[in-house]
Amino acid sequence: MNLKALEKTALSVRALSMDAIQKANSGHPGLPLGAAELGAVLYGEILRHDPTDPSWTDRDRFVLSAGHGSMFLYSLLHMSGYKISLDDIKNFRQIGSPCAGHPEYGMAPGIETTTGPLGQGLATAVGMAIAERMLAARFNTAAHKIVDHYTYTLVGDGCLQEGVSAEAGSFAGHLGLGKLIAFYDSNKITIDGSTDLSFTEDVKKRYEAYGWQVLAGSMYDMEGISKLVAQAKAEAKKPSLIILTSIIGKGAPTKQGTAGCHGAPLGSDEIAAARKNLGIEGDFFIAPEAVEYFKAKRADWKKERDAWKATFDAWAKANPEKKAEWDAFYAGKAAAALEMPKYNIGDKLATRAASNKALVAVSKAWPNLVGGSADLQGPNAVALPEAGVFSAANPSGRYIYYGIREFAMAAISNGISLHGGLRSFCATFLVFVDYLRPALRLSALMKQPVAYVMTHDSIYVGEDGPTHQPIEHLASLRVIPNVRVLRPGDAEETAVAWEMTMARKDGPTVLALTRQNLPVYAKADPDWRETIKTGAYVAKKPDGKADVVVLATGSEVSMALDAAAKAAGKKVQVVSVLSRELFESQPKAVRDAIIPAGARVVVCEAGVRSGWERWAKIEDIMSIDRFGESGPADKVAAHLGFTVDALAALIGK
Ligand SMILES: Cc1ncc(C[n+]2csc(CCOP(=O)(O)OP(=O)(O)O)c2C)c(N)n1
Ligand SMILES: [Mg+2]
Repeated sequence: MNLKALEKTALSVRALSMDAIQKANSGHPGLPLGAAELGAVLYGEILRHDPTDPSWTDRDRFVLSAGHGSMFLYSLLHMSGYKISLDDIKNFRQIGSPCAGHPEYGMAPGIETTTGPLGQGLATAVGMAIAERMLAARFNTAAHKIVDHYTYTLVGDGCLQEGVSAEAGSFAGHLGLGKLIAFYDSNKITIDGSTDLSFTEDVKKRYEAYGWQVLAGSMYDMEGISKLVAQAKAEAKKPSLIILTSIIGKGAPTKQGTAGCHGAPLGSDEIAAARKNLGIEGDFFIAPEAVEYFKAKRADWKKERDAWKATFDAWAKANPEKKAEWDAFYAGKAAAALEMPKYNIGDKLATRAASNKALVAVSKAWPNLVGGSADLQGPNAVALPEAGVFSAANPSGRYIYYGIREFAMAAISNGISLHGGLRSFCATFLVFVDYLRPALRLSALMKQPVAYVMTHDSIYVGEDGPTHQPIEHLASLRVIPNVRVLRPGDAEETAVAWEMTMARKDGPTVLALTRQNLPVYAKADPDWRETIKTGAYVAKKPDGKADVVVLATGSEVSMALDAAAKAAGKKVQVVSVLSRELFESQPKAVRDAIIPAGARVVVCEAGVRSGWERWAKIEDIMSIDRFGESGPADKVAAHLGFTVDALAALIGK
């Protein structure tokens, strides 16, 4: 280990971070200064990566869970040769700069993901480690190992205080993810001050109880860190947490060790004093020894990647079928023809049951689809009987028993998706989307095509009562940018909804599905399978020009069809709105073809009114703007005025 060069690398991380944050007049120097030595060994010694090919499939992954410390990443990525220029760093936190405040996925090469929202990075890293293990099991052969990398993450006090780290830590321990290595920047400082204010638990015991190997050392002993990582790698059956005792803002003469350097520029006086103490010469200083070191390193990295490529080519030659599957996995394409179930008009089944049939079909066409439910496999109807169960003993299984950990489940799904090669789905009751919402938001922000299978989608849940009856949830999901909510009205629409989910590449889809049975209905639009992809289509057309157009979603479509039949004297058109936001994004001509100008619009959805006002007058919206009731589903619906007769009366007004 070239300690001298690595020390100079750490020094340069400090210099670049102080200056970029000062120039931006915004940012968090505490972490990059406090953890600079870890950064130097990590990027200089430990990581198996190649900055000239950031998408090399078998690179090690590093997730900065404590995303506020972003200058840590940018300075190291710059020095190791990723395409982040010094000018980019000088533009830290400015609009359009790849060096965003909290590194968002897709903006800069070399960033696997980082989570500004504390704790999620750890869970996302768990997802990446799961993906590595799954792909290794699927593709490696006795002769060739083409998937064999580690997932590292850096977490802070904040990440470990957040509940999601408990869910994810517990699950990673259960699965025995031996190739997951987390570093804990244990500086005992958060924004409010000392962790003595609120965090005195024994983290070591906690993670040991989860089934992790827990090691400890100093942040400033680079050889020690390297040995600890070797120890972590030697433990193949447990994830490892390496607790590194550190000083926040190390190197800032008066501010180090205090909350004052967590999230504010150090100020020019402090920087001047730090430069003098540390031997930093000038602005945006990068030590020549560090530059030389990484220059030399590039050849080593290339050698490693070339060696991998040779193995990969030999593997591809020896295993053409596996190679074809690999290509499909990484191209995000189906590997076989999709054969969706067929239905007859009048068949009665819940859309969750139809979703299961579709999911099973999809999983055959897409052998890279993996996922599971948070302890609701049966109720969510997501069993994949032929896909096997993923576990420590069976890494090629595709169904994941997440346990009751919705938030980690969704963050892990992001990690699986971000890893590359796999598509992920997760499932729970729609009402519990609130338990995973922060990860869904990141799926949307990071443009990850995770499928969220959310069943029991309305008051028709019935007896479980208001705690289990979603009311505001559809509306609250539709308002998240880049989240696509699909609420199919029958089994046939559900199959198309799954096709749309798999076709989407740039963001998550939420499938809102019923618990209760619904009839498969005849559809007026002969091209409905295509039209529905615009978000809505005409399910029933009247003779002649429509007086009233009913917009309904999910279970309310069949209700609207029944009501239309009863609404005497009106020419009623019924529209199934599979996805309101998708429909709203269509050109006017497409919308007008479905909702003809001049017709009165009536809306029916078993959820809050919010958002439908743009389509109908308030008095023409049949919605539920209160919490539900505990009782049999049809009685609850009647109690809330949700009946075919009530809708027919509204249409007839
Ligand atoms: C979910 C979430 N809650 C709150 C914050 C705001 N926040 C950013 S950093 C931070 C303190 C983090 O402390 P620690 O992880 O110890 O980082 P350090 O101060 O040591 O760099 C907080 C509360 C956040 N980013 N995410
Ligand atoms: Mg801290």
